[in-house]
Amino acid sequence: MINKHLRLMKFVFFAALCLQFVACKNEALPPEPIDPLPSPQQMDWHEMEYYAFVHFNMNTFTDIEWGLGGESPKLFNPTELDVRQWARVAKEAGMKAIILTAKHHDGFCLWPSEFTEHSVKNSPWKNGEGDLIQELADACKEYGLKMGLYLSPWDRNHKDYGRPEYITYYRNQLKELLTNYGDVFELWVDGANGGDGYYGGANETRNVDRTTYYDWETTFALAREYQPRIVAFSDGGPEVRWVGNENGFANATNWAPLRRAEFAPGVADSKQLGTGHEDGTHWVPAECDVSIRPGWYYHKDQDDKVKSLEHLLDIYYKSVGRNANLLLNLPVDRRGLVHENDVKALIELRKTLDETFSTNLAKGKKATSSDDRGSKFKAQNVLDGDKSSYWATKDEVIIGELEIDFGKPIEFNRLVLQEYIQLGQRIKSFEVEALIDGEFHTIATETTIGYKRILRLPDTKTQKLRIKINDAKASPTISNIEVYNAMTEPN
Ligand code: FUL
Repeated sequence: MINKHLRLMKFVFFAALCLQFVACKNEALPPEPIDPLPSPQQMDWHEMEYYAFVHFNMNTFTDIEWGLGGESPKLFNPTELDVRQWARVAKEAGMKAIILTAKHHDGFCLWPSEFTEHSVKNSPWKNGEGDLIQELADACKEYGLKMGLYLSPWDRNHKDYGRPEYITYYRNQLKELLTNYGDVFELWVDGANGGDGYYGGANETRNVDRTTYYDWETTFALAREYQPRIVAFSDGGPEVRWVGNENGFANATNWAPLRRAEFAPGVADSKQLGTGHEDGTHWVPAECDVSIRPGWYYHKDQDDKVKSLEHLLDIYYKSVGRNANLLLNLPVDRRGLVHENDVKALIELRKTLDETFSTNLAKGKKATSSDDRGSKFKAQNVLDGDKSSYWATKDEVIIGELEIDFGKPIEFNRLVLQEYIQLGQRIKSFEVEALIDGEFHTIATETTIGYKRILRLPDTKTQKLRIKINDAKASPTISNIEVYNAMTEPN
């Protein structure tokens, strides 16, 4: 009898152990990833958020936006060129990199390329001994910034543009840029290509088939061979896509996934690029390129047309705040410096953003949820400041609710939300509710989140906030929530 009892006890004990083991195992399992997913390079790119574009080249000296290609290299003559000043300004502005127009459509090269005479080597700048890409690489290194390069596919100077020989020339230049100057984080390929030009003196119109002429697949593969960590930007990627406008705005609904095969550099339905595709096949997040002035290049008569703080803030919230990166262009002037007015605007923007985002009111507060998939995936993870931890619901739970209790009423007007995108972008629609006079009221109804979403909300006093996920492609995952009160932003 005693033996029987013992055996039963042993069995119960063993069964309990097994159950616990299964439970622990289940608890430890993260949700299945939902394709497409970001690559490690793209994850690094997302975290950069805000960086500088610099348009500085032949056009700076001819006062136009698109040079024809027949300009004399002698015209390129900055008097006080100081790339370290650009880097210092970018750093002070809180930017993470500088992307420079190594070659624009007129074909003039800012480095002494061995494949053309149309470059700094035939200019008066440093008696033809200068190399602007080397100076940028050095300055970026000194200031802890990354470097990106713009290499225009359209070359209105080159005699072979439109013929197969030009593609070899383009790839030779790409190799020079990506193998001689250290790390390059982004290759920037614009969409303008084909039309009239100088073309080695032919002065004619040359159109190309944008989908076949360049054989981009091979060129991008070469870029990755030279720089394994690089991401390439063009209208439709492959790694980073254009946002479809030059105002600096992404759409409020913004998917990183894109049906990439439908696009090529210069072949794009710009409306779709602002939103991406919920059913996108590849991870191709949007980058918002916009100039701090009306032109991409410096024009003296635009010195008083630098965008206002209000305008720049709007751009910030509609790019970084809408799951996109912000590439803000600085038209470096004829001296070779970022103009004082632009510096002032950049610093003002930085100061204001720092003030707004200095005190996270949700830090150290309590978060609870309607559901989670175990202790590793608790709601509290969204407030722990650790981007590798996240809240996740059980697989079958797509509608979830997360509540933050501030312990006492607080005043706020900005909400930052981040999905754990390493498992794919999932959330399709959500609402924000605040406890006001004892009842929860909806203060925002929104769609996507992605890497980062920042909501500008009306001034709200509340002790509790609720984030309701109303629809998602699969069980939602949120890695971070921050709450702020902007007090110095202009209305
Ligand atoms: C466009 C170019 O045509 C503009 O000149 C500018 O460089 C802009 C950023 O990209 O495709």
